[in-house]
Amino acid sequence: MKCIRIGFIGTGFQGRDLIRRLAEKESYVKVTAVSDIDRESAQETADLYGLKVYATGQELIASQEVDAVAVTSWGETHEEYVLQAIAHNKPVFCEKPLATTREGCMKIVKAELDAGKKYVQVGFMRRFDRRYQDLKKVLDSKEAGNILLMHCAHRNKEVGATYTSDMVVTDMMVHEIDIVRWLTGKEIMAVQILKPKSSIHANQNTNFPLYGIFELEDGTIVDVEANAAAYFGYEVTCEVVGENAVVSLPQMNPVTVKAKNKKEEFLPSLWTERFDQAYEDEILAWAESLKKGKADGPDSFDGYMAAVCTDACLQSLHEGGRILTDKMERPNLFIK
Ligand code: NAD
Ligand code: ISE
Repeated sequence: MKCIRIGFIGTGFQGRDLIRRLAEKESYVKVTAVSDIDRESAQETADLYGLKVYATGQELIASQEVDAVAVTSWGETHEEYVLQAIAHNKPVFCEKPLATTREGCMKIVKAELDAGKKYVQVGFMRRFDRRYQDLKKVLDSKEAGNILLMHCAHRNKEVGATYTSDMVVTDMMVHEIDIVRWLTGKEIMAVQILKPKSSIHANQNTNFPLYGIFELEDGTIVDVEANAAAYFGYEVTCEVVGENAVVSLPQMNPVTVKAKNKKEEFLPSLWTERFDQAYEDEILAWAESLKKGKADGPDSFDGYMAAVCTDACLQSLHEGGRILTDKMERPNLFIK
């Protein structure tokens, strides 16, 4: 089988991590090209893995030596690159967000509808986390009965000085939005964001944590604590209250140390430790989909719905109150 050649646009933290994961696997797919507006970063990555550097993302996408594209640059740049990859009939992995506006996401959905084909896998990697998959299996088995409530927490140890309250929604809560939709198979009909008093660890003029309340179409209520400055470490929790049982997302099994009348558990500092296996399975699943010639996993409609919900959350954050999300029916192309 002819090797599938992948070009990465964006060689920062996430791009390099995914390139490494693909490079470590002997496989029918091979990363062969990179591009970054930071030429030095692209060159450093290229030197590590023997890749060709393209001056621009546009040139990389258009190149006849690139069969598939991964977009791991800053969020605002995703829309243009994804649309261009579709126009060149090339499959594309796009880190979240698919686009920074719902209109941008809709353009991508429409481009796929016009082509009559799915091209895009969006980087909602939690769906590949085995603990979330185990949780979903239990929920799907109906052992817990109908789901009534879900309690979620998403805690980052710390963030950079430029991190804003809006980013708590678009960078953090967006993962809960996607995973709740995936776990339940239900759309989010209304959201409300509350601002508890801010932590001493919060950045200036920000509200860390935020508290979100999501209403699903079947009446399930979900609450989400999203804290960008939890201080103690990185943690993601999810407790699902069903009619017959309470089901919880398993945690990592940290090393415990018993010493001098105390017991200590070591928690992850970053999402990369907690979701290490999920990133691996996510990118290998994309590689597998390239082999099959059929896009799979979180799709551009999921990216669109995430943007609809984050927009509603931002409106609630800034204007207050409960905001309806005006959900759209999933087009046939996106029914699995
Ligand atoms: P980063 O700043 O480390 O890297 C981004 C890179 O993109 C930089 O090297 C920058 O120079 C480059 N870039 C910016 N604009 C560009 C353009 N127009 N063309 C080409 N390159 C460009 O950021 P990161 O942490 O790697 O995040 C990248 C993306 O990955 C973001 O969308 C972020 O939300 C996402 N992300 C997802 C997860 C996850 O858990 N799914 C985790 C971290 C980051
Ligand atoms: C980061 O950007 C991610 O996407 C991680 O998955 C998330 O857990 C973290 O909170 C974000 O900052």
